[in-house]
Amino acid sequence: MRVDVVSIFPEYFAPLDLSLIGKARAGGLLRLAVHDLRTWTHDVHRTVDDTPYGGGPGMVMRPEPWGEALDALAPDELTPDGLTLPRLVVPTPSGAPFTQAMAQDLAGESHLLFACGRYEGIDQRVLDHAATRMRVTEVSLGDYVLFGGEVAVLVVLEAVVRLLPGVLGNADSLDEESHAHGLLEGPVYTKPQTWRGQEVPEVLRSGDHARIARWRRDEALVRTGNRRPDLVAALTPESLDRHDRAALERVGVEPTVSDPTATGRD
Ligand code: JD8
Repeated sequence: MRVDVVSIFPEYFAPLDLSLIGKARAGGLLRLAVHDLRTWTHDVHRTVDDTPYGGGPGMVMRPEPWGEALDALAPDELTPDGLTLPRLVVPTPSGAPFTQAMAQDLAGESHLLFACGRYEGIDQRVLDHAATRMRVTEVSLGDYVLFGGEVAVLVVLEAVVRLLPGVLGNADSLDEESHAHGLLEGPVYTKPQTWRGQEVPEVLRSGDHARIARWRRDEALVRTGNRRPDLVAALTPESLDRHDRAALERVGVEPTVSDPTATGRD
């Protein structure tokens, strides 16, 4: 996968040299380049912002540097069919909520171009113009306000790159993890067996893999029922067997009733 990031704070992305993303880059699984937006300014002050039309607080990012940056990083002549023009990803508080499903969707792209806004945001014409020649995805991390898009890009990149083939040691763990199957993770334990008077649950030391799997699913269901009933409501009835429903009833969460004729997990 090729990834380009444009920001007025390129140093924000130094962490992308570290850990598994650093290894993915070294291993050629990921071609990532970070660009300073000021590269595409031409005045002595390298100006990237100006006052908002219509008045109001703060400043807005000028369209010209962004236009030139996107022209350079997503040139039409890249492919006449425009097919492999990058997918432009723009973090914004008004974007679509970022989810594991969106991460899986973005991980299927061959080229992602991230535009990091600052100040009050980027002049809207930049995105409207980009949408005339490439796919544009506006994404939000959540309902709270950040200074800019940089940390959102770090989050999205980590969620996407770890889904790329070859990045995670054992890709199977991807299927088992939370949000991959709509449930939160249950509790995890490691040695010592006893710590500050607390025992690791006996079932996990039993070697009985069926019992362990059942216990782990029950713990995931109970935790999800307690902390994220919205996720339980989103589960398809067919994905729950009678043991699952029993676990949810234990925490007073009524899973959406299954249609009795449906062949569930039972
Ligand atoms: C991009 C500029 C700051 C936002 C005036 C504060 C994402 N979940 C999220 N919260 N905030 C952002 C985000 C904030 C940004 C930019 C993303 C570019 N700002 C602006 C509007 C109000 N300032 C985000 N993803």
